[in-house]
Amino acid sequence: MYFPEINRIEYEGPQSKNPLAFRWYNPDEMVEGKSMRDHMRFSVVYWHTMRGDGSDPFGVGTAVRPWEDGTDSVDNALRRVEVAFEIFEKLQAPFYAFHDRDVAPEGSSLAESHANFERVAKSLKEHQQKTGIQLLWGTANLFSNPRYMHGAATSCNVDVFAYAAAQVKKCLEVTKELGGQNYVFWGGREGYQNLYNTDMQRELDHLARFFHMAVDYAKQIGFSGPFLIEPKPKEPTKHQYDSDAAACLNFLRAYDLMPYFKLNLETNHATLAGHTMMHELDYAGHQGALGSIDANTGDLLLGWDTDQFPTDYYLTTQCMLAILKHGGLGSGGVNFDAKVRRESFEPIDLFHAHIGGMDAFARGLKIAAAIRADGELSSFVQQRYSSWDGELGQKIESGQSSLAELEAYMMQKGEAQPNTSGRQEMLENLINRYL
Ligand code: XLS
Ligand code: NI
Ligand code: NI
Repeated sequence: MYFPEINRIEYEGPQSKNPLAFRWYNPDEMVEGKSMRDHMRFSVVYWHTMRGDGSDPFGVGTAVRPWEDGTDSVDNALRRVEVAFEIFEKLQAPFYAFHDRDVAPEGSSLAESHANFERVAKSLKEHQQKTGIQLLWGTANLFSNPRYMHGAATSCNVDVFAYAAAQVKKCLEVTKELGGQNYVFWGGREGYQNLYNTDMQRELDHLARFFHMAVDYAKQIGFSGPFLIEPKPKEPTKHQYDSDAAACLNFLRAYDLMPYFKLNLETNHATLAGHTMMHELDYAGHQGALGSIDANTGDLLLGWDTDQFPTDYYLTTQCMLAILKHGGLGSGGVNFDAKVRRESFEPIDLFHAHIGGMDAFARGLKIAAAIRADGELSSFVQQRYSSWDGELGQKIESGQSSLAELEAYMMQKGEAQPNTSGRQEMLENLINRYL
């Protein structure tokens, strides 16, 4: 036991002042006919929670992690697995997610890296079996090693493409072996810094080839979970090809990848793209491409991916409104791609951070469900578009009308009269009633 002083975090209700208890997340509580546990499918990320050390571009790590021995050895990695599962269990998080290189050290050759990964995966599997905790998704880190400086699948160097392919092949095998429910691609360096040196068309064609190879291999080994692309517009590149939900879906359609892919949407990435998270969720949702979410938040005063834990009820309410509207997360989950601040250097801060995020989402779920149960918001929206429900609207929507017919119609009618106010302020007040 690495945290003898911390018991399993339990639901104590909104009145509790215990900082190590849930005030809203009550796993067995039913909301819209489903338990909170099944709605949220909370997941802890290995990279921030187990590997984050609090370093930033201006200073080294600050985090105190007594279980770390300061080496990048397999032994240290195996000890970390023990710690990780104790954290997941005590948080009552049913899922976790990783990059290959978070869980096991990269070796001095591809073969050694594969072997390290397999050794640690064996221990991960044992811990999963012992605790019932499951892998939400795996992904290959195709951005940290210097070989990926020009990108991985979009590199100008064919050998780098091949190396990335080898890494994804192994990571798919391990994800399958561990029962991973999805497989994620976040293209951190799949983009460009400058167009003078870039053949964009060739790079995009290569990226699509890469994804098709992954789809083919998944079929071959019987991995059936969806692939997820995680959009982000920039950082570390100036432009990332998977810049937002719309760009990803356009790419997937253009290259015949729609049947195999959905999206993993992240709040901070949405804001970097100039969108709200609700926008991204709704955009993906209405196209049947809402796969999973990386739950975090940015700081609107800072223009980068600060990956903070989400605590804002407006944000979580908006997320849950969109998620419920589109029928839930399916095989995805609410994955905390978030890290404690550099100043929050003690291990216990990892607990406070996740408790806050889980409670904020649980509260958002309850608020969203209450808004939906009352139905005022949805009936307003329905009413707002009701002119389309008449004969003319139906004709247009079903493709039975033409410019000529509409011209004749307006010639006779004269003017399009305003029919309804947007009532934004009233609706903002309505939402506040539920908070
Ligand atoms: C980085 C991304 C990354 C992905 C997984 O900004 O959010 O952490 O979630 O590669
Ligand atoms: Ni992410
Ligand atoms: Ni991110």
